[in-house]
Amino acid sequence: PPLYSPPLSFPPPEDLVPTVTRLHDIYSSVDLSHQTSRWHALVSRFKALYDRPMTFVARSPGRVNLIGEHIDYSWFPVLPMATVHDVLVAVCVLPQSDPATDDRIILSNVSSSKYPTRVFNTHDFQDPFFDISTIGTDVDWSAYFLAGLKGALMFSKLCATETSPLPTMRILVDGDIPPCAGLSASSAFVCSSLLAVLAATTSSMIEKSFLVNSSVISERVLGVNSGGMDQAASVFGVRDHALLVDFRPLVSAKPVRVLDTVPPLCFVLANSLVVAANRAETGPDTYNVRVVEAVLAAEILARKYNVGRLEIRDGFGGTLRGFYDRVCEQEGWTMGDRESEERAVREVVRRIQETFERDRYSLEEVAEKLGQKTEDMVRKYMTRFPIRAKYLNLRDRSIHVIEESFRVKCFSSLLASSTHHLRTLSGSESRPYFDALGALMNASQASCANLFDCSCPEVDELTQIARRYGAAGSRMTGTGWGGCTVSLVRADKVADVINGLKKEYYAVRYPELSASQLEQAVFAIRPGNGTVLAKIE
Ligand code: NG1
Ligand code: MG
Repeated sequence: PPLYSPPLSFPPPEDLVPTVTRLHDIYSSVDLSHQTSRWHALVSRFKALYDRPMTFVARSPGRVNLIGEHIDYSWFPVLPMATVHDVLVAVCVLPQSDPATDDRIILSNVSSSKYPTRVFNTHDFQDPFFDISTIGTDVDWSAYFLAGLKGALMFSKLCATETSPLPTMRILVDGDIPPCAGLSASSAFVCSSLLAVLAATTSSMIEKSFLVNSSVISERVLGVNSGGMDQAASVFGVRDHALLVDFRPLVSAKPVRVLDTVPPLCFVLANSLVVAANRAETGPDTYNVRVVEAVLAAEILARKYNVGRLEIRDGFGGTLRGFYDRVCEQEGWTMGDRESEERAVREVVRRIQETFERDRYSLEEVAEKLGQKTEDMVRKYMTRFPIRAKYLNLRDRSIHVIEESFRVKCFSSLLASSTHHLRTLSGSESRPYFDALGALMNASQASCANLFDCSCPEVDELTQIARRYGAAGSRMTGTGWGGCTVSLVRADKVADVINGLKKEYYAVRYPELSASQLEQAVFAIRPGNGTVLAKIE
């Protein structure tokens, strides 16, 4: 029987993680020759390294978020797409009868100088709730694998799935997602590791939403109180489609086709090469502070407007989505059309402004609004993921979340309708669609920069250059404070935009980049397929 997480009943077959045998089923045809040689290299490296063939590969892609930034942990829908770039976890399981069986898991990486081999003993994982920090002294690249492994063991146990004990395994990892760029290499690695361990320990089919939910929770053991966008995009990815990912009532993704417009609608990615963690002004808890600001804003608003207790997200706190939905219920507003949504957004923003007159409150002031003692609030919301901030901005963060969620609705419905209409329109007639989509992306960027304060000068500059060279819209994607931008560009303008970015950003700030480094930093992307379990002959 398929694995399923408790609230789910029997899933239709298309909700299962697919098993594939042909590369064509994974990659868009444009990338097939590159991917074929990459897979061939992986197969022979594996054989050379371990003196035996790999038996399967768990494959998960990265993701680019088109719109809907920092709202997934408030449970609002987001619109990412999976990338063609991915993490491959190639595995050989040694049966108990094999003389080479030694109860070890050997984890190697194709980039072995950057990511050195680690060896674990399966006995270290007898308790599925093991503490990752006690397994290795250093937290290095293998922590993501361990997070996935822990998730697989933990959730199999919680869901009472029939699994065999962790076997002796030989593993070789090959990832081609640029790291630390906001493309979620981390989630791709956790998802593929989790899937690899499940595939090694159970013969059951694996449900996509089970993989998403367990990967989200697994990745949190690495210290980020994240939402579920990255894992959902990676697992649910569909070639040539963006994904409208929703988290309520269950995690789901509705594919929206993006590539059959005339002229085709393209996305250009540009990496600012600024790594958030390396910036002095953004500490390790910056992301977690935003999550706490969103939760506390929701709890305070719910209390002030008497909407009743909010549903708790993952044992943490209420969400702004919960508050928004309750207000609509209370007012008797039936939603679904643009006018009603717009009215609801305006009313909720008005209440936010009424509740939070200033952009900065001390912890004591926030606790008072919440009706709790400061130490109780700190214990409840700021210790599991420790927060150092002494002041919080509940007003601007929550206005961003509410307005951004409305932009996601507008963007996805425009995209869905434009892919029908644009095929019949001439190039110039399609312009308003591009402009409308672009304007939403630009508004998202402005809000990320001004209200959510998660952009940075380099990222702002990339978006300005892209627009100057013809992008209809441009914005940061991912956590921010560095990382990548994504720009919406008509196919006939892609070369202009890429050249403009090279000339005005990279040649000025990073003149030392080699040609191949430049190709890795700025390129056109297409949406790719999601997670698969591959057995390629
Ligand atoms: P990235 O950029 O992959 O770290 C993070 C969160 C997402 C989402 C975005 C902001 C993790 C694993 N992912 O993405 O859930 O909140 O920021 O929209 O922390
Ligand atoms: Mg990440």
